[in-house]
Amino acid sequence: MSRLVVVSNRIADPRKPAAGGLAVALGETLKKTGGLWFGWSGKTVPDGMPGEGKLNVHAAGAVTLAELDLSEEDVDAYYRGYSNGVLWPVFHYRLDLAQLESGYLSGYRRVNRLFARKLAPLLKEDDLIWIHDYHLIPLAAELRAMGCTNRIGFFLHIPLPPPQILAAIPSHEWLMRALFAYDLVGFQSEADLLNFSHYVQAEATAEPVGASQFRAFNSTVQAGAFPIGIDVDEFRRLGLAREARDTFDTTRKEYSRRRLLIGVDRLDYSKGLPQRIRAFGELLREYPENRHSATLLQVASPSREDVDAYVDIQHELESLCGAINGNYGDLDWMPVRYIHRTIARRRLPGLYRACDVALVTPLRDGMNLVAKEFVVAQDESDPGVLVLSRFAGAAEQLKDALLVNPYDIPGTAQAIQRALQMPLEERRARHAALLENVCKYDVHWWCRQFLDTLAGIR
Ligand code: ADQ
Repeated sequence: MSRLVVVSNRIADPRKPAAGGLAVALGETLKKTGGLWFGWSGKTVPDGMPGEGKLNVHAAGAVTLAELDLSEEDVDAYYRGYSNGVLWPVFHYRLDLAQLESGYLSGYRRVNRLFARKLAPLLKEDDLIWIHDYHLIPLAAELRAMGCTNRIGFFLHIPLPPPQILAAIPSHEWLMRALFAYDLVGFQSEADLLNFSHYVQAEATAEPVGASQFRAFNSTVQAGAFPIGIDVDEFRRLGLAREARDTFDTTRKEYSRRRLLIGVDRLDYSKGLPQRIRAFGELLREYPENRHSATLLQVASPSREDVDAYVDIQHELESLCGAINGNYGDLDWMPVRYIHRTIARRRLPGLYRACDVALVTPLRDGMNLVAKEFVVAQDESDPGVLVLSRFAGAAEQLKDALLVNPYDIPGTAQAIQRALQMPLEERRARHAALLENVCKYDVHWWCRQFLDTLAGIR
């Protein structure tokens, strides 16, 4: 069995409980092969200081972690700039927020080259290399330029937009050409895969070879949809532990006279939070029987707070929640509880289980794991209802959720009303179908599926 080498922008110690499903799944696979996980340490050293580009290699059980420090200038251009100021908005269909004239590209290329230079000496001949996400698209091309002939796979955690949107990035040809340095490119959904296929055929005159391969630039790349899942067993175990049960009990007790709706997100403009709050307001306006009853708990964890677009959305949310609470709230009832914080992962299953409805309504999302976590956390005999955006990758799999168009505020309010009114029998049937899907396509399935496909490529 080849050793697995995972490369991602940030790495996590897979032994730590806070690591989360992806880190646990990758950690398990890495452990089996005595693998290596390479990424940015998250540390920034002042420009020109000694230590810039320093690599810290250390063991975490059977896994080796290799963490690279970056200079402030590099973090500015590669991480804040090109990755989060250009690729993140464009790939989420938000050309209006993209800093396309920024000149960050050279920093992005420089850091990808630095990653390749630091990683190459650690590689063995038959290592299987798995590179993750938009921060590192050109990494395989940089490794190839240094003579690396290993099998290399890439997985994009965020959506891939249609060609007409991608083509707005000034260096889109270069970026997409870089994908042809991989042996396998994985996307979250069939829709993303189709966008890739359209792009390479239209812009790179790539020819499809067989069902899932494309040939262009003298290379052949295999592409596929590999929808990511959650670690169902780990999440169930968390749900049975004391902290989750305590959270369930206290939430239920505190809201015993209310119908509870929940939203859990990173505070990001892709998550559709203002539209969701407006839809909740519309629910209270259009269906007054929910007043003094329906209560929305919106937990939004702080994220990328040094970027203007994120500060704007935070202000917008605070004002929307304030307006609804002012208009509809009463001495004994606050319609929206907005919590700008990260909730301890151990408490999440209890919180999800205590709620009647989950609102997972991103304007665009690669997958969205909150939808899957909510399904697993439910009591099968009396489950809550998932209201899910049709624009989340998860919608391709979770067809038994109530699918909504998050831009359609009255339509979303209507779906929320339907969720709140749904008879037990229908809730059970929908939940059983959702649970079956989430369990079958869990994170271990995803890992195996991707790595078996990569290893099987000639
Ligand atoms: P994210 O955009 O971070 O991930 P998501 O898939 O929803 O989105 O994962 C978020 C994780 O963080 C979940 O496990 C959730 O429980 C947790 N989380 C979010 N907000 C939290 C809060 N306030 N408190 C505590 N925990 C919180 C990117 C892509 C997604 C894709 C994943 C995985 O944008 O589309 O599904 O990667 O590929």
